[in-house]
Amino acid sequence: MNLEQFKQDVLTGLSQNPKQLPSKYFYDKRGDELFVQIMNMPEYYLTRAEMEIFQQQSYEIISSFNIQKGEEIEVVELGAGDGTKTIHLLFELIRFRVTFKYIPIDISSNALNGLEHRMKEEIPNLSINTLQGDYFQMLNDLKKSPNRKIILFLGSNIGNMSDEQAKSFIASLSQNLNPGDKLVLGVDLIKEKEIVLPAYNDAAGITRDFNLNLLERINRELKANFDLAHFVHDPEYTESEGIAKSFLKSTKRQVVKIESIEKSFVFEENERIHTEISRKYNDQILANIIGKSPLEVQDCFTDQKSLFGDYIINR
Ligand code: AVI
Repeated sequence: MNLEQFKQDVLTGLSQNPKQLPSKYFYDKRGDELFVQIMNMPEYYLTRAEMEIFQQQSYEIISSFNIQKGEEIEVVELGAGDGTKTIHLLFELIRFRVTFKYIPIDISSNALNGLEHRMKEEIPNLSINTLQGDYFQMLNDLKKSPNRKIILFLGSNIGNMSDEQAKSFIASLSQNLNPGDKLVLGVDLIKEKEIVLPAYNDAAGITRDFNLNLLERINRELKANFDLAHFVHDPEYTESEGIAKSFLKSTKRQVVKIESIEKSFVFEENERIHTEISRKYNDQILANIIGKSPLEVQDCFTDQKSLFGDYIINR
C-alpha cells in the first residue's frame, strides 16, 4: 500500500461535500479478516449463492466455453480470493481432460502464495502460474499467448465500482483480450430491500466493524483521532436504483484531526461519510456497462433462488 496515495485519497475524500472515502482501504489485515467473517454471516447470501452456481453448474459453464478437442486454454482469475469457487471449475476441466493453465492475478503476493499452496494441496498436478501486479499490465503480457483465455472476475467485485468506473474497467479489459476469449463475470442481482439490506447490516455487527475499521486504519496509519464511539454504521438500499451504499454517520458535532496530513475536519451531527457502493445488476445494467465495447453477453447462470448471476461474456 502506498502511504502517499492513502493520504491524498483521504484528504480529497474528506474535503468533498458530501464526504467520502474509497472502499479499497477497507482491506488491511483486520479488514481482510472481517471480510472473511462477513462471507460466513447468515445474511450475506452472495458468496453462498455463487458457490452454489459453481458447485452445481460447472459442467454447463464449461460447455459454454466451446472448448475444441485438443485445445489448450488459460484460466485467468482477477483477484485471487481463496479459490473455493474456482476449484469446482478446475475439477470439471480435469474431468473433461482439458489441458489448461490456471493463472491467478492479484496485487497481494501474500494472497497468491496462500492460494497456490491450497490449490496444490487439492490438485497436486495443477499447472498454476501466479502473477503479482496490475490486472491490465498482466493481461497485456498474456495477450501474446496463442491460447484462448477464460477470465474469471467473480464475487461481485465489479459491484464496488461506480458505473463509470465499471465501464472503463470493461473497456480496458476488452482491449487486453483477443477475439474468442471469454469473461465469467459474477454479479449480485437486483432484488428486494428485505434481502439486500441485511447483507450489509448483519445482526452480529461484523459489517459495522468492517466499516468502522476504516477509521481505525486512518487513526493508526495517518495519526488521526477519530473517536469510534461517535460514528455509526449507516447502510441503505433502494431497489429502484439497485445500489447498496454504506456510510459512517457522526452522532454529534465533532472535529477530527489527521496529523500526517496536517488537517482537521469538522463533522456536523448526523453528517455522513460515504464509504462504499455495492452495485446490483440485471441484463439492462450490464448491457449499459458493456456499452460499445467489443464484448457481448452469451449466457447467464444463476443459483436456484436467482440471487446471484455469473454472466458468460464473449470477446
Ligand atoms: C467485496 N465486495 C464484493 C463486498 C460487497 O458485497 O460489496 C464487500 C462488502 N462490503 C460490505 N460487505 C461486503
